[in-house]
Amino acid sequence: MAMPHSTFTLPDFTEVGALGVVGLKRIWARQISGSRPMDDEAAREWRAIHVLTSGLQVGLEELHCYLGNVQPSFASFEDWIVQRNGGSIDRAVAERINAALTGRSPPPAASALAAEIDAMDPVLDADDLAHWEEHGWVILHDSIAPEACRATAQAVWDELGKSPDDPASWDEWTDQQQCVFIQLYRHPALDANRRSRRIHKALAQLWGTADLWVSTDRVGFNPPVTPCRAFPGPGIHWDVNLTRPIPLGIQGLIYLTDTAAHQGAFGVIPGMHRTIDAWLDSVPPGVSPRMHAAEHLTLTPIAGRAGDLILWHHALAHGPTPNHAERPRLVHYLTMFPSDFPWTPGWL
Ligand SMILES: O=C(O)CCC(=O)C(=O)O
Repeated sequence: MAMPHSTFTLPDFTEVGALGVVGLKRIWARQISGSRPMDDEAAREWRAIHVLTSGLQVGLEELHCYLGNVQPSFASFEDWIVQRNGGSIDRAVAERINAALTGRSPPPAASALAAEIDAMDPVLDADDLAHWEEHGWVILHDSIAPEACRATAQAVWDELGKSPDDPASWDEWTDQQQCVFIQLYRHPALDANRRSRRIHKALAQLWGTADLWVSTDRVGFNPPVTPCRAFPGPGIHWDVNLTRPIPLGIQGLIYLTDTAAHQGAFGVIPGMHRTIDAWLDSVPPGVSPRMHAAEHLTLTPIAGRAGDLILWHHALAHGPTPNHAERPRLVHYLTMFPSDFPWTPGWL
């Protein structure tokens, strides 16, 4: 149901549909109409998309694809969200979203969880925090249990229709694969990882608040490079606007199996969150910083064990690296953020 731009009035941010969730109709209308928000609206709507996809447990990418490809009515969009949640949305979820997006205090259940996380002993020690400050990334070991790693890895294999014991099956490219990213967002194993108290505590330590939203992110599959199977990419990149100053933002992934440095490990430019201003100044005039990085920077791969969560500051140039080992690398992308996370308009 495509909307002609000229005749389409955007609903107010507070207008709700059957789910009673603020912001959702506005976000739907924004995407369907293809209109661009003004800067003051853009920050609120960008934060709303993240809070909504977290609270309603739909992937950001799948939401964009669904709205772009299907152009549904708002009622159909809400139905789609409900179906992705097994037929119902908990009232408490809508209440938490509405409180966050209208600047009210979190409801009791969310406050109780934040208090529980606050009361936990730190999971990142002083050395971890110093490492984060200096290098812009840190590892949380045992972020999820070995059984959770196995269950999540199995979910990836099942989704792809490939087998860990059949390297020939790794060659077949499936519709769910976009570079190393696999379009699997909802699965009991992924949902369980998102409830990890250790992960929540680590992110609470870095953000300075336990009132956080967990991303509904996808999984990754990076198979060994062979003469008939190229590295799927992406290459070195940032997922953030490079307009300065770049505010705090945290990305993360969990290794689901032990991952050697040459096994397609996640790679970064260590410390770039501290040096990025000088580095941007060194980019020749008229040259895209992203292109310049691709030509001149080399990622340092980070090895890890199954269950390690790697968290990185989004000002670090990063990306997966080519897999020159025998086994694929499997990950679950996962992070958390406060509802008022800092954001800079534009895209450099
Ligand atoms: O899978 C990886 O190692 C890198 C992930 C990445 O580039 C991203 O999440 O933006």
